[in-house]
Formats: sequence, C-alpha cells, structure tokens
Amino acid sequence: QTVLLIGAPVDCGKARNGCLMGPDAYRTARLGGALTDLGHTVRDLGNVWPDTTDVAEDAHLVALPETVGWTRALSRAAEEALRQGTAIFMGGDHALSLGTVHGAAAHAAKVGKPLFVLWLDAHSDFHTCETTESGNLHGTPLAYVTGRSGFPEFPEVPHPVPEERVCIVGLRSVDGPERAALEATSIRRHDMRDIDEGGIAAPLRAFLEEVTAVGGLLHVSLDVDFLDPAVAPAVGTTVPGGATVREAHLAMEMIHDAGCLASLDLVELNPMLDERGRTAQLMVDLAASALGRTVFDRPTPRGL
Ligand code: DIR
Ligand code: MN
Ligand code: MN
Ligand code: MN
Repeated sequence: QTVLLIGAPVDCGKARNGCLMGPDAYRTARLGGALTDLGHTVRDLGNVWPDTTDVAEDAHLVALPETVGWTRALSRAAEEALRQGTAIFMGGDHALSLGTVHGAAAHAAKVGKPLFVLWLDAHSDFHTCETTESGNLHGTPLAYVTGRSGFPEFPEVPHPVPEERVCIVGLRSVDGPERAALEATSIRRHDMRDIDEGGIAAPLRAFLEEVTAVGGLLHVSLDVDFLDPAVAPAVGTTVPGGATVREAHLAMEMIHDAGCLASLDLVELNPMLDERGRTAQLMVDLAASALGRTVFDRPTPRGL
C-alpha cells in the first residue's frame, strides 16, 4: 500500500499556538518509519502552505482569511494525495479538516464512490461561522463538509458528505447550538456514556459495515482530545473522561480490518504541551494500528 504523509501546520483555528509544530513532532516520532516497518511504501510530501486570499478579516471569527487560504490549499492537496494512495494529514489544528474532507469528497466524487466520515473527538465541531461563540474555526469543520450554510467566505461545497454517512464518537463537550443542530440531523453521535455502557466496538462495527457494504471510502478525523488527557495531555482543549489507549487502538485496528481507509487526519497535537513526546508517540502508534500493526494477525477479520 502507498501511504502519503502531508504536513498541515495549521495553527489559526484557535487562540493557543503550538499546533504548527505537529508535523515535525510526528516526523520526529517516526511516523513514516513505523509505516515502512509494516511494509507500506511511504512518501512524505512535505508541508502544505495556505493560499493568499483577499478575504477580509472578521471581527468575531479568528483568522478568517488565513483559514480560508488553508482550506483552498488543503482541499487541492488532499484530492491530489488521495489519487496516489492512503493520505495521512499531520496537523495542525482541526481547522485543517475544512480542507482535507473537502478534497476527499472531491476525490470520492471523481472515482464514483461514496465518502464516509468518522469523527473521533470530544467535541462535535458542528458550529457554523454564525453559531460559534468562541470564533475559533477549529470548531466548525464537520458543519462545513456536511453542507450546512453559514460559511459565506469559504469555497463552495459541491460534494457535501450526507448526514447518514457521518459518525461521531467520543463526545463529551457539545455547545448548545451544536447540540440543537445535531439533533435535527441523522448524524450518528456516540457520547462517552454510550462507550462506557456498551463499548466502542459495537457502534464502530455497525458504521464500518455500512461503509464496506457499499464499497465506500472512509475519512477518519482523529482529534487528540478524543483520548483521555491522562494519556494524551498535549492538546489545548482537554476534556476529562476520554477514550482509553486500548479503546483508541481497537478503533484503529477495526478501521484497518475494514479495509476502507482512504485518509486520516491527525489533529490538535500541541507539542509545546507534551510530556517528552508521549502524545505524539501515542498518535503515531494509533496511526500504525490503522495501517495494519497487530500483535497477532486475525485469520479472518471478524465479520467486517
Ligand atoms: C469549541 C471547539 N466547541 C468552540 N472546541 C474544539 O470553540 O466552538 N476543541 N473543537 O477541539
Ligand atoms: Mn476537533
Ligand atoms: Mn476536540
Ligand atoms: Mn494492511
């Protein structure tokens, strides 16, 4: 399998800086080497940089022109990378997914396959430019790519991801307007209580079976804060009560077994907040699980 690594040092999606160091933290933690060890052909395409735009600054939205520039550049980069193989976007904050999912959707449309999106996050990132209270655009990408209105300065979304093809897992911080908007959709959403009560495997298996049943492409957006801050402290928006190391690995292992992974965002890592690189290392290990690392191979992927 060919794997493309793309650095996306987006750091304007929220106030606290540091995510721009994410791509180099992943490189230092040997993301490429870990995937080469699994037998993949790995190409690091280097970092993407934002387009310049003539969008005007907005009094409420943080770094609107720069974020629009990133969205344009990353959409192109994503579409191009997906043509060549499995793409891993090394973030960068979650505003990068405005572009990567936009580009993945364009690619999926071109090859005539349905795109599915799995959002692993403490937050739902379902604000629009109009509902965001913080003005931080890293809280908006899922709304944008599913085609919600309220993004007038951003590129058109010719291929919105249908609600029925989106699944969010790990939720424990959803703002009022996001909750109201989500409840009016058919987007599948699993909060941490769901996982506490029934485990992570059942809802994930149900979703992955739908992807594979129709030969779909899967985009996974993995926010560091999906994980519990005790095991993944290097993120600006920690929320207690997150996924364990094993829950996260199981999710990645099941994603690999399903055989439909097209692209993966690794977002919100802030190396300035890390403890000796442990969060970067955990994210690298999770990516390796998604690309086939196992203790023992399972002779037949169970039911997937
Ligand atoms: C928060 C976003 N709900 C906001 N927080 C996120 O600012 O609107 N953290 N996405 O990762
Ligand atoms: Mn997020
Ligand atoms: Mn989050
Ligand atoms: Mn494999």
